[in-house]
Amino acid sequence: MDQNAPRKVEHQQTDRGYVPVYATGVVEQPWASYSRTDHDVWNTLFQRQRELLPGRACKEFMEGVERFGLGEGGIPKFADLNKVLGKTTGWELVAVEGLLPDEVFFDHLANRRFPVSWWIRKPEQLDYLSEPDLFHDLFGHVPLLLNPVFADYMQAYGRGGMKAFGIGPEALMNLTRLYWYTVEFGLINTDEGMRIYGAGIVSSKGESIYCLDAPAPNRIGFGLERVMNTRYRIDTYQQTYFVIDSFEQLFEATRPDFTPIYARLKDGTAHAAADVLGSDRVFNRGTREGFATDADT
Ligand code: HBI
Ligand code: FE
Repeated sequence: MDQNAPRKVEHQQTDRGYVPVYATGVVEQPWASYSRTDHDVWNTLFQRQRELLPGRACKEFMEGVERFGLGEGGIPKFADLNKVLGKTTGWELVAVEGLLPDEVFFDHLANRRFPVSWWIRKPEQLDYLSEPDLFHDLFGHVPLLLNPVFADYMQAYGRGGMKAFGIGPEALMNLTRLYWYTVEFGLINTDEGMRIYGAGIVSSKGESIYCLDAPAPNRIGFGLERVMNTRYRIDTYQQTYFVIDSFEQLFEATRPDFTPIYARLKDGTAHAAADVLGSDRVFNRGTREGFATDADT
């Protein structure tokens, strides 16, 4: 870790109880140590998405970007964003080193804390990087946390994750698929047409175009079990996008106890990412042009 490595802070007594630092991987955002290049990377990525997303991203996302005052003034300070976030939906950004163990990640969400990587990608990684960086986490995920219904969904998801973690790896897999096909790569029907809300899409120039315009992928109506039982790919654009009708629909989907669903799915085989089922509400049956043919994860 370079000499600018963020200091680890002891997250002792917080307003949500004792949170030992080893369990959270939470650090201070080393804002003063960001280089000119780091700020330029943020500005380049932001400017590209600001030009591309109007008419593509849902209005709730665009409103969130506006309300946070995100712009081309370089990497924002988490403390500034937390002032807006805290008084709106009670969420808090916490700076982390990167991907966290599932149960640590779920615990943050269950307590209305969203983990954001403190580092940003290098200029040569503008269009692809292997794990979520600051731009993906902050620009992709955070604006929608100002939407009360979506904010409640994210906390309900975290609580569900804590339960799934206790049940076992299959349950966790089902839940990870739910996150993948909604929070990361979800689409939503609106009066103006189909729009993006998934963080993995809005933070990606290529996929922001592909997910709505390309004939190749399927676009299918969201169903909780359908999504939990569908494999996904991490190495290409999605082969199927699931479409919700509202954030309320998403939140309602998390109301039931998932245990019987996990039990039903446990012994079956999951659908492939590209599958279209007879029971699906199909908005677009993809041409599969350019699809990878090896197995999905
Ligand atoms: N950790 N920091 C971080 N950010 C994530 O988005 C994240 C994670 N750990 C696990 C994880 N996501 C996925 O497994 C979710 O599906 C739970
Ligand atoms: Fe993400």
